[in-house]
Amino acid sequence: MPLKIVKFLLLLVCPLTMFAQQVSIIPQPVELKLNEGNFSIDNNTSVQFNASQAALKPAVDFFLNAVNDISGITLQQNKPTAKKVEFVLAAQTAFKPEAYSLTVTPSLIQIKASSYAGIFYGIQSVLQTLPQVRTNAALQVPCMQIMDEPRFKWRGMHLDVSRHFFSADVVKQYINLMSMYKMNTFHWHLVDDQGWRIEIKKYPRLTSTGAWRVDQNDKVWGSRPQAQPGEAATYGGYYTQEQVKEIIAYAKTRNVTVVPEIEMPGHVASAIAAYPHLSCTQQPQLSLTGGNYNNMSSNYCAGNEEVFSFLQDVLTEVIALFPSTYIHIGGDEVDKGPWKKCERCQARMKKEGLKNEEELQSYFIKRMEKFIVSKKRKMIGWDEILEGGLAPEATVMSWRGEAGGIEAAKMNHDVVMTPGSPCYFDHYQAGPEGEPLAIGGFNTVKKVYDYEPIPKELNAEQHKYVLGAQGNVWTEYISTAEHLEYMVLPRMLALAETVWSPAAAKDWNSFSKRLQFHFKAFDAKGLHYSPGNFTVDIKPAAKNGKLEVALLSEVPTASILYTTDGTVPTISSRLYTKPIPVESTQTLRAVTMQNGKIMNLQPVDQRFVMHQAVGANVQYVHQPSRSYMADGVNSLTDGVRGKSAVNKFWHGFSKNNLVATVDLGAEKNISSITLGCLQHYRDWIFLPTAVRFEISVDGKIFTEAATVQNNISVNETALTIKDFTAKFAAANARYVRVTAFTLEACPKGHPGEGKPAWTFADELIVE
Ligand code: TNX
Repeated sequence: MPLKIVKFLLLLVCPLTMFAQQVSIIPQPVELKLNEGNFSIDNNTSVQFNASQAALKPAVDFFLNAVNDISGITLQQNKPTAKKVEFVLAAQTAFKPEAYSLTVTPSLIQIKASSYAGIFYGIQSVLQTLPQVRTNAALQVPCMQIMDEPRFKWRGMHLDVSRHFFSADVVKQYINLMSMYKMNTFHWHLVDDQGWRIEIKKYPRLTSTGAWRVDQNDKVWGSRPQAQPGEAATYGGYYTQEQVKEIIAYAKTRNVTVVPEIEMPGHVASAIAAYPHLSCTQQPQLSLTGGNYNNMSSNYCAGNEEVFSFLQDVLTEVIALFPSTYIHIGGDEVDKGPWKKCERCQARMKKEGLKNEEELQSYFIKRMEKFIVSKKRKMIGWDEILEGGLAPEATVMSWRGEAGGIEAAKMNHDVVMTPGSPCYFDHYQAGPEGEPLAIGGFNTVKKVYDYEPIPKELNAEQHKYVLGAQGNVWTEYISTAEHLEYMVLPRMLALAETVWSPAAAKDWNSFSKRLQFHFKAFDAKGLHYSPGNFTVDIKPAAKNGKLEVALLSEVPTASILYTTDGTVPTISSRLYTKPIPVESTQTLRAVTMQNGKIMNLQPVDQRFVMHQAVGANVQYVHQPSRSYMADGVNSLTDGVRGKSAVNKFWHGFSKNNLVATVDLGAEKNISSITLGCLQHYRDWIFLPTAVRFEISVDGKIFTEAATVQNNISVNETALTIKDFTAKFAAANARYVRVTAFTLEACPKGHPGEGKPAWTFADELIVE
């Protein structure tokens, strides 16, 4: 490139890079140009706005309060001062909905928009440039020019207040946090099996009974026994209609729409606890105490007219409270079993000509949609509403991956993307090691950041059906405000940038840097968050029969340190520069370091075992489940031991025994064989009842070396890794066959009682 052009380009980028470190706005604005100098907010600064535009007043007050909270400064209002913060509501056509411009010069801060939302977002951008710690000094806002607008109109966060109840104040705090990052839709999951959370005047028992459950908080969610008749239901809570109105108003000031979810036709054990005649069995029951569904009704009866009039009454009150266009009716995970056994449901199917229970669910949802549409609102539901036929105008929330969203968009229906990976914020973000107990999964902040809400499968014409994306926070394992913050921060910020900033402007390195500013802000405000992306991803890879390990960190500015002798890494441990060969049995431990400080919650460790079968081919009689393929078909002989995360390094089998034959490639002298297995009660994973080891020289005639029985109880709930080991007189063999006998069914009292159990194995160690 000619030097002249290079110089010209440098001139162009210089102003940006020179000042870039001064602002750390998340989500990244569409256009941001930093200039030299500051606007200084002090007691002589006046906020200017057209007092006849009453709609602006809440934004003005919001700004006045925010400035006062940080600095104690009381701004003037509409005073002829030299320094002005000006809010300008421009003509409707000047800006897109929610768009704004922000101009900062040494004498003026001007926010312009055509909507309240735009003004509010301009304010939020200004606030993100201020110190986040309380100060008595004047506040400096860097001079800059911003033009900004969102990429998507649904920028959502969900909160499940049924599994655990969160007070109105916690809900407000949640909404406030959302609005700081320009998230605009709060999906409030108000109904589920474990508690009905919204006052309905016509049906008082929904809250007097349905909002409370027998307190089993000392037991793990999945293994809580069913409440017994007569036990006192003391744990729970609900929102009065007055509180709901207050929360909606609070949210409105922050440009957040509150979308209520009133679950149906499943996940409603709490409603049935209040009004047992609404279920198929009509038996009395209490709200669910946790995740154990045995002998409970969790569905409304789809054959009972009273169910429909009840739900219409409920929705009438809900619609009167919530101005939201969308009403969420749930629709997920309906166990159709009870409908199959119910005379009224079967009669309904016959009368309506419905072929199966999926069509019965569809009938149910379509009827409710008709009602919602008659009230001039739109219905949204989880992707199961596609089954048995989608209601004509429904919007679909895609949670079981993206498939439901893709299918609905192809049918010209609007969709909101919330696939479990990476939009479930109830999943681990750094652990499990070192993190509070969670439901499972693994969604790191980078995984969230890298998410693209428009699936490749949609053509350009169909893109418009993707309204946006949403983070879901299910609270089975989250019971405190602190834990809730921890699960949401910082992942919500990554999602905020995903749904706001143009796809082409997204830049992980830049986001990571800006995130450090927000971490400091969280520290200053006492907000809990996961520094979780300071974890190390240990990636083993077999190359030409040799095992190598790569160590990766999501944080571009961090370095990785490690040990291989089992000791805890310190800042003087070995610095990782390239993949490490693994030649012997060892435990590798690694940490990330930034500015001379170790950042991990806990060092990440990984065990490797070298043995005679490493690299050998494995032949299975029944293939492992596609969901648990670990690092491929030969995972049993990769030398990598499994860890507590069930989705890593374990092969999973359900319904069948694990029967594998390993070819050592040549006859070898062996005297010990081990199969590593896992029990994780909560995830329906049980140790095999026994493991049989056989050896052979020709691969045809096998002799049994030993059968090792399991000696650990099926009721052991703690995560247990057990090595089944057979030791025997040394013998020559080329083939080893292992049979792990899968537990026939989940044991009595388990939430999956009688249903297939899983067997998990990580390594077949031949020595
Ligand atoms: C599935 S997502 C559910 C919820 C659980 C969640 C746990 C959805 C529509 N249903 O009832 O809380 O998984 O991650």
